[in-house]
Amino acid sequence: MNAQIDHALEEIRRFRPSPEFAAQAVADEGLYDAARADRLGFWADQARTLLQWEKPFTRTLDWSNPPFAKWFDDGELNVAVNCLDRHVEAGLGDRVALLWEGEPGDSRAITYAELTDAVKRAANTLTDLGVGEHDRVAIYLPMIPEAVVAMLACARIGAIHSVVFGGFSADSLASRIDDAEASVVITADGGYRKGRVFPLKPVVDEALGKAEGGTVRNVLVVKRGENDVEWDADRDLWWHETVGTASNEHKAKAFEAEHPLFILYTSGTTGKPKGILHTSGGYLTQAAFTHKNVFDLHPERDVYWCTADVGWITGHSYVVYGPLANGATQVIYEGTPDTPHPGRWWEIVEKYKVSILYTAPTAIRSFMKLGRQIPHEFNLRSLRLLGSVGEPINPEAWIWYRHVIGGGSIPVVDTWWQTETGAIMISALPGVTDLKPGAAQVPVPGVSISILDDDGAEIHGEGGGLLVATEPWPSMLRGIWGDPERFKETYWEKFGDKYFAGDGARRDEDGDFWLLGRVDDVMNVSGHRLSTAEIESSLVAHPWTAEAAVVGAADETTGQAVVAFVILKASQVSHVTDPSEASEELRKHVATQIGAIARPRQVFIVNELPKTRSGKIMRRLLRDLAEGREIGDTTTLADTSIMQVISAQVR
Ligand code: 6R9
Repeated sequence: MNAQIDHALEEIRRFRPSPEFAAQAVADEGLYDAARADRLGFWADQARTLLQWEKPFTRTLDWSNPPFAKWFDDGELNVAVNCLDRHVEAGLGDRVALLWEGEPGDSRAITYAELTDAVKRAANTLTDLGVGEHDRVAIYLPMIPEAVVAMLACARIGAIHSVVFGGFSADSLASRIDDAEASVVITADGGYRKGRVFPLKPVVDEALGKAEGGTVRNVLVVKRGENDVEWDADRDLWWHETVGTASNEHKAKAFEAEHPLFILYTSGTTGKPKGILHTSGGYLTQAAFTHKNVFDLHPERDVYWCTADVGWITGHSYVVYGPLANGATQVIYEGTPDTPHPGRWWEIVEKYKVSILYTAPTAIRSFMKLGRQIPHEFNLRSLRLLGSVGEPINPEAWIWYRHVIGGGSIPVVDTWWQTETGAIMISALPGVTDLKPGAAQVPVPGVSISILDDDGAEIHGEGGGLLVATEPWPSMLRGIWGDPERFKETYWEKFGDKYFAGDGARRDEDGDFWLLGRVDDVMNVSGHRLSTAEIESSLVAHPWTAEAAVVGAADETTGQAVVAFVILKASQVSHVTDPSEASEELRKHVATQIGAIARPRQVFIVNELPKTRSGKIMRRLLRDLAEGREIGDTTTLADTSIMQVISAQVR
């Protein structure tokens, strides 16, 4: 019986590439053959053809000291030159690099020549501010062109950027500034979101009040929101008065391939975010290779749009580095999808004739909820390829995306990867792979993925287990900033020299990979990683809280949602008369401490938490409760009646 149901639920739809698409496709079967025949030779070829090296490399991979990999390490290049100057030198200076759309409807088109000019000015300004090679620069900006300029200016002078998502709180910003010991922060007065200006500079001021390191010498402020800001004349500088007047002459130096490029913080299983470190040559090679082949990029005619914010890895690899290395023309949008009307994204696709769209399942599901009449009001016929990233895309959302947005016949690629992997690892290649809704499908050429059981034995054929990269890859993380031990423990200790991704997966009878979600205490809310431990510590930091447990509960729109169970301190219970008031206060508290994306959907005030005899909270049971399921096996609880008490309190 069960087997029958399983079979009925199994996704059996398959979509062959259309002959017209296949005929013009960038990728072909030969990529797989080449990578299979000589994996390292394949990556060396990609690095040589996709990038410009000031000093050619002779060594492809040094894996003599795992897990510390070195790729192309005797070669030298400048990442910003690869993204800018070389296109201008090739006569493409007039090609539009950025088609920027502000939320209020203002817009700017910036050519490669103009972007190069802006980056040179910003590089000179940073140098004037004393920023040198290896120095860290925190970037806390809205989705405006200056965010791209700031990142590339750091890359150009060999400084390391740490972009902090503009939705993060002062506390989160302060801890990231401290951890990276940033000497400069680049921000804006404010940016537009949901029809209003949200302040950024005031958050930076607050963060710098909290940051303990005192490492920040200067704050460079872009004028965008025109909101009033306080000014520290010894520390703060306007972007337009510095970058705007700086020289546009700047000779870029070549750096070693392993020169650090950026740090990006991501949630782990413990409370403290990890500063994932990426370097230059290998990262740019795989970002460019995947961007070109997975998105079938024809830079001379495509208009590409990745909706991610630069505060996330997708914004690093597929808004900044991949597309610009490939000389693409791309749309950048500042605001929210529903401002000032729910068709805003589709209006942008129509306005700029977007041909490649890369977004997240959570966005697709929220559009599904609104109905097809909204996208149908716009001309979306320019679209010829759709991409998805951030979490598993359920087959129904895949089909809706292909039909309602894509008109029914264009490829949809589901791309699996992580902040740590730097670039796409598993995806169909459009024009080559038969597409299967719901599956991420196959490792990209040159990437080796396996599924292992808990003991490290490979699971052959069908069956679920843990997703592992069995060979180093060019864009792999090179470490966790300042914490080599944590780097080894988190990713490499479980399976020897194989990379443990933290995701569960299974393979079907065709060998296609299906991602099953995180196997650790990391939640995925709207494609953003949040750690249960981090939200729990934030809740416990509130004076009312005695104990807290957080789970990720299935949510129709956001994939998972944060649900918290909190025990109030006995000393507080008498003051807090209304539990809903306490919940609201705690929800707000988390949003202020971490950022709005971490705000729990629900906070339940309870008297007890389910614990094992050794005192471990059994989150699995709380998840059952949060998802409205029957409570699972409670036999390992210290007190087996506790779940009844908690259920009664929650309902
Ligand atoms: C790029 C990005 C990484 C985690 C990853 C996994 C989930 C991302 C996915 C996916 C299923 C996909 N994830 N893409 N799960 N199918 N196509 O999202 O990086 O923010 O570091 O998140 O997201 O669980 O481990 P990051």
